[in-house]
Amino acid sequence: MSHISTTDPTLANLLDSELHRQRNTIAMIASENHVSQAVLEAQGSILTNKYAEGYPGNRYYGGCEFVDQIEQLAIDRAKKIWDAEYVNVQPHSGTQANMGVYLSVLNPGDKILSMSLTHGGHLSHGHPANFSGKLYDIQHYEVDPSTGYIDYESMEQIAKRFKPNLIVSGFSAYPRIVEWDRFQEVAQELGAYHMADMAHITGLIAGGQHPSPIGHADFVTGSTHKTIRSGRGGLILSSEEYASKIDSAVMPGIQGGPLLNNIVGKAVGFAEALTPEFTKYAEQTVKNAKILGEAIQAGGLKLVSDGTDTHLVLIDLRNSHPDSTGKDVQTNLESVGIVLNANTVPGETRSPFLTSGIRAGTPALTTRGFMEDDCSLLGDLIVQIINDPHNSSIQKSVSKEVQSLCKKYPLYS
Ligand code: DSN
Repeated sequence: MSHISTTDPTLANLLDSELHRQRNTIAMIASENHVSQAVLEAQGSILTNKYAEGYPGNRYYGGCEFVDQIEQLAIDRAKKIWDAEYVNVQPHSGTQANMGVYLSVLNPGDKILSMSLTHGGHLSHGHPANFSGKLYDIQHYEVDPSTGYIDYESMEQIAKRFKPNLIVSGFSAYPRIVEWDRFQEVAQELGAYHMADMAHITGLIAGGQHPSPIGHADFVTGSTHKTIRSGRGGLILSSEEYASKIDSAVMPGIQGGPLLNNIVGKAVGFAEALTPEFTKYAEQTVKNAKILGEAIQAGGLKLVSDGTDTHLVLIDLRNSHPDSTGKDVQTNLESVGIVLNANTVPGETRSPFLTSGIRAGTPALTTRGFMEDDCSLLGDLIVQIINDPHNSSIQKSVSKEVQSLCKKYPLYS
């Protein structure tokens, strides 16, 4: 940071403060992680200077001999991780990846069937405020309110009535294993495309902790900064059959120059994901989430679907704390150093800003080294704050425990 300190002390101070915040709080936002120093170096590298519209070996600019090799390495590593025939590493984010797939095989006005946002879907799966909801005709399937699991029968019935051109599986806030084959069977019967959005679980699939959608979906999209720890970005995987359609949908369809500094970050993170240590990390992430969920349930709180198979738990406050909003709980937990987010729950009646739920994830804290005992303690600390949010002696003791966990597992030391 020596250069930025000299040229722009204001920004240097803000970056220092953010580093201090990350070191001294516990990141439990299910979509966040802490990348390695190597990925940080890659993302902050000289590749931010380079234009390279096009694809390796076929660019619209000169001077691409090294970035061609870098992008090809990112592609080859991704192919190996997820066992895919074709990979595009250029989407700037998971949403851009979804947009690329839609543009490659759909026309405006075509029909998409996807999971509703309040039941765990994502904005880019057809929310009316998102491009996807504005350009396409959308219907949603939901989870069964009595179990919290995707209601596959109802999804099938809606699909048969609606006759979508494309079915989206995958989620942003769903704690259970997705049965990709159930979606594929319905898509195949109706002659629809199937896109699996694995954004949250890219790393869990890479580490063998969640079944892979490859082989069950025509297209698989994801982001690269959540459970896979490769820095911010997106990617698309499919069979060779769709390669040229997707390539042109991404560039020139929705993007110009690729963010090569992000692509080299992906290449570095993907190499890390190919190590045995990463498999252990993915396994520990899921173990930690299970233990965290059990501790929260032991404190009398309800989890959507009564548990988790993944890296996240979704707390439903409606029965135990009907007067608390997710936003209140988020604020109270942040004041003691536990950072997570308010989240809608199935059947939500509050606004997405207030919500009746809390989403908590273990990817980032597992990167720091947290184990089952730490997550059990953390679950108990969360319950203490939710149950008695304005008790200053509880706030003090929880803050102290949080600080000692942060010291036990230092970040970027
Ligand atoms: N916004 C991300 C999340 O938090 O789940 C998804 O893109």
